[in-house]
Formats: sequence, structure tokens, C-alpha cells
Amino acid sequence: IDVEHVHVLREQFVDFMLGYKFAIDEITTKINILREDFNSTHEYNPIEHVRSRLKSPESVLEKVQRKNYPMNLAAIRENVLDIAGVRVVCSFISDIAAIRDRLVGQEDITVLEERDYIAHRKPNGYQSLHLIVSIPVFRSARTERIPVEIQIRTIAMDFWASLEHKIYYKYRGEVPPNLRSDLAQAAEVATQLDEKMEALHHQVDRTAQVRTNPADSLDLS
Ligand code: 0O2
Repeated sequence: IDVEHVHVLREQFVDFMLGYKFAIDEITTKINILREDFNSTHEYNPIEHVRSRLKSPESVLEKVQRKNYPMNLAAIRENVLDIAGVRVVCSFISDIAAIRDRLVGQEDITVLEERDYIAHRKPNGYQSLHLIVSIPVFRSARTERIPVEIQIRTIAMDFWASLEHKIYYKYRGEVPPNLRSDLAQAAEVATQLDEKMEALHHQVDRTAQVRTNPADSLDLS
């Protein structure tokens, strides 16, 4: 391989990664629109915060090697589906489905994969709803469909996951059994907190309805 060829490959890779950055921009805009619209029409904000990350070129290439995928851009596009990642942190469990449904229902979004680690919690206690979607990105010379991994979870699930992530890295994946069982217990507590908060949330909602419209509440009872 000569120097010129390496230069071309590098440019192609930089351009390839740029598509993922644009896909993150598109999804983030969609989520911000949902957030603002919810706020305006329901006076309610189901989204606490949104984070996004673009996988570094090193970790994309590391994953391709680790998983033995062919080393070309088409194969990377097809196989490495978490290059673009967006995490939506919601206040309550019911917000997760509300956000999911409103994203999945948009006609330019195609769901490639969905993993519900809330209905089916991972053995270590991890909970989150994972969607892999693809979205068109309109570039100056062409349109590309780019996959984006969207993780939707509550604040409690996010709190748990960020601590577990730190512990996992600290022990390089070999978490001692006592810590593992403490983490599983903490996940259970997080679920209980989520359920309690959800119940409280509904209670507050009902009280607010009675206050603003006492006649309606009489009809309901
Ligand atoms: P980062 O730094 O967040 O990107 P694969 O991605 O193919 O290796 P798989 O099984 O296809 O794995 O994906 P999965 O498990 O549906 O989701 C992968 C991502 O979800 C992870 O990305 C984490 O962000 C999150 N995740 C999954 N399981 C756990 C877990 O047990 N604990 C925590 N804290 N996060 C988890 P990365 O690439 O690992 O990390």
C-alpha cells in the first residue's frame, strides 16, 4: 500500500464517520422536537436529558477485528450498528414507551432491532430499552441510510448503569461475586423506586385533574 492510497482510505473513513455524526444530529433534533412539543401541548416533559456519542475510529476498528467482520466500509455499515449512539433518560417508566412509540411511528425511521431489557432484565440487573433504527441522511452528493442505537431508560436505570459500567471497567470485566450480587440487589431497588415514582406520578396527575375539573372527576367516580 502506498502513501497516496492510505491518504484516500483515511479520507473515505472520515467521510463515512461524518454520516454517523449527521445521523446523531437528526435523531437528537427529533427528540428535542418531541420534548418541546410535549412541553407545549401537555405541559409535561417526559425527557430528563439526552446524551449522544460517536464511537471513536479506534473502537470501531477494534470491534470489527474482535467480531471478525470484513474490513471494508459496506461491511462496517452493515455490522457495527452502535457507531452512532443516543441515550434518552426519562423521568418515569411510562415515558419510555411514550418516547419509543413516537419515534418508531415517524415515517423516515426504520426499526432494525429492538431489545427490551426492561421486560427482560439482563442477569446482572441492567435495564434499558434498546432500539437500533436507521434514518436517511441527505448529504451533498447522496442520501445514506445510517443506523443509530437509541437507548431509552429512566433516571434510576441510568444511575444504576453508570455505576455498573464504572465497576465493570475497574475490574476489567471480572466483577467479584459479592459485588455482583450487591449490584443485582441495587437493580431491584431501582425497579422498586421506579414503580413507586410511577404510582406517585399517577396520583399527582389524578389530583391535578380533580382540581382543574371537579365535574369530570365526579363523572369518573
Ligand atoms: P458504550 O461505551 O456505552 O458504547 P455489542 O454492542 O454487539 O457488543 P450487544 O449485545 O449487541 O453488544 O448490545 P447490547 O447489549 O444490546 O447493548 C450494548 C450497549 O448497551 C453497551 O454499549 C452499553 O452502552 C449498554 N449496555 C448493555 N449491557 C450493559 C450492562 O450490563 N451494563 C451497562 N452499564 N451497560 C450495558 P457498549 O459498547 O458496551 O458501551
